[in-house]
Amino acid sequence: MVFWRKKRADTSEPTHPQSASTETVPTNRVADDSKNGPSEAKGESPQQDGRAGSNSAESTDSTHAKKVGWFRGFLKKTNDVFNTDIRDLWKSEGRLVDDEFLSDLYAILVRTDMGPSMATSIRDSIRDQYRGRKVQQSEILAVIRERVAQSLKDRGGSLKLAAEKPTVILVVGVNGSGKTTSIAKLANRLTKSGRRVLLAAGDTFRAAAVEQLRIWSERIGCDIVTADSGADPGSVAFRAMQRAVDESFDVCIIDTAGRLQTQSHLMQQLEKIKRVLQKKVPDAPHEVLLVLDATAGQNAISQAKGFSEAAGCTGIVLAKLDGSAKGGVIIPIAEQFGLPVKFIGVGEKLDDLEEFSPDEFAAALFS
Ligand SMILES: Nc1nc2c(ncn2[C@@H]2O[C@H](COP(=O)(O)OP(=O)(O)OP(=O)(O)O)[C@@H](O)[C@H]2O)c(=O)[nH]1
Ligand SMILES: [Mg+2]
Repeated sequence: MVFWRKKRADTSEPTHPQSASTETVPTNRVADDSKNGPSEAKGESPQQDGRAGSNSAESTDSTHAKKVGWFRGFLKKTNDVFNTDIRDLWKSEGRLVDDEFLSDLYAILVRTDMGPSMATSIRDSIRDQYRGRKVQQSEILAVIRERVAQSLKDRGGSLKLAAEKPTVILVVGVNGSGKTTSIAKLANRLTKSGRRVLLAAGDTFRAAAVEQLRIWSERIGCDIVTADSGADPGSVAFRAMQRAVDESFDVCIIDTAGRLQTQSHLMQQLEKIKRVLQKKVPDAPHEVLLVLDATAGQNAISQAKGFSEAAGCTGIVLAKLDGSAKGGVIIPIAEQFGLPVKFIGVGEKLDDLEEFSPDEFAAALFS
């Protein structure tokens, strides 16, 4: 997608540092425990995982190896399934590839939530290649690694920033998937990289939703456009666009209420929001990010597939990858959606958002 638009006359702020249509938003992990989630709005306590790797100085210039290291931390449970359970299939040096082995291997692969189709494909290729032979762990792990890496190839992606501000990002997804929290994390990341961010509390369905986003905005130190609950989300979107353009914001991120693809009136409402955005910024929204809950499993993923198509999504944020033994879910997502996974959510704090890198993910899964 290319975002060429005639330059507006009123841009008092410098335009984006790159004139190209896309730009990678830098990874900025800064540990700051005072920036926990707005638990007072959601009635939930922030996660205290004591996870290593949230040190900004260390991670800003993180090397490939370091990133693999922290991915490994987030994927620990999945990693254990791959590395421990599969290794446990070998009681001695070589293991005969028979029906029992293939069935045990399949059960382990499915437990990672890589999806039955990927698990079947891996099992079948091992059966075709090795049936009746004694194999070493390393041979089987190599087949799995290669297949997973192949499915993840080219499935990462950076956030697209419009050549001319404001970049408009619409965030959608089913109820409770992590939309509002992910918006806060993204706004925090963009703010820290020097951009002026405007949030739009487009979830007017729940009274607490506006408050939740407002508290985040205060903590981040970014601006917000709100409306009373029950107001038309289109009107919030319109006011946000007006402000974003008039006041030269770099990025405007619009929150929306959770919905299902089957709720046609709510899907139409998304269309209306998009049309409203386009009245002020004709090529908006530049990104429609679908937030998926990594803990939700296969059913939620297939529901979300229909949703993603109906809402014209451009990328995925996979939230709640921490605390899930099912990090393997990123594999069917990459295969089925045909959309880049742009970010992963790895906790409830503002800094718990990372760019997704397929290479590092695959390396971390098997290291
Ligand atoms: N552990 C963990 N929790 C998360 C993550 N992202 C969101 N959450 C939690 O998930 C819950 C729901 O998050 P929200 O951001 O409110 O989800 P939402 O999609 O906006 O929900 P609705 O607006 O009700 O549809 C909250 O308790 C968040 O703290 C994550 O990456 N990791
Ligand atoms: Mg929300």
